[in-house]
Amino acid sequence: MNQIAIISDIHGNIPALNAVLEDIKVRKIDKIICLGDLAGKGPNSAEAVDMVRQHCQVVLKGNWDYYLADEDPLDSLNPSNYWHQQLLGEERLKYMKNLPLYVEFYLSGKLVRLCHASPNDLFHRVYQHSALVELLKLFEETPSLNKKADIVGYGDIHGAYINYFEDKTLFNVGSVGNPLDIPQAAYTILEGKLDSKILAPYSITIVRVPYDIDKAINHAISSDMPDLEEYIKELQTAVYRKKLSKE
Ligand SMILES: [Mn+2]
Repeated sequence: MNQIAIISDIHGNIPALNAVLEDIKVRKIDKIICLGDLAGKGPNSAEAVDMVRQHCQVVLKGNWDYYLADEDPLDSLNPSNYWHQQLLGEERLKYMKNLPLYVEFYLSGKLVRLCHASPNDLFHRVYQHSALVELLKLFEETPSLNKKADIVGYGDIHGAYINYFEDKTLFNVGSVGNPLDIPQAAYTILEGKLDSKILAPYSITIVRVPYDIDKAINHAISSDMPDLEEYIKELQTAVYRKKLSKE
């Protein structure tokens, strides 16, 4: 049996990333895949990128990585992008710009596809209860591999779940640094026979990790970051900031 840890949506939260990496280490898992959104939103973008590069064998691109590395943040709709981009520096931005959008491999006879939001579109966002036709798009053939996926895992929505339909499995790994379901860091462990096309048992486990939220808040306060109050509220409550505003 092989074990793979899948992390996503760190968003510059180092206390949360440290807690998750420690839990992965205690379980003696040495293969880690990151599904993107390393930087932005939180205070420690550069450190998060460096730690992910150091610990993860595969790193995919998220929509925030795209905003920061592919767009001119001064033209962006979100003015806080400029602040986050300044922390990163040219070398890290170049690294982020070149990140791939998805990765595929076999696990216990199932084709597993991992991506940030969807395999070919960083901005196609699905939720657990999205229409079936939208969910099935994540499993379609890709340009690089002429086969439908059996299992798809993604990040992006900051809410962890596992869902089964039509002989398929869809899971969201949740968010390490900015969870919007419960205020604990989330990641996922896949267990099975890696690179094997023969059917065999496998498991998908969502892990919740408590971390020092006060420390993360203190990092944010001392960083002079934009949108500070909204960020602190999200860490404490796991409620998305747009849900708090009156519309
Ligand atoms: Mn994100």
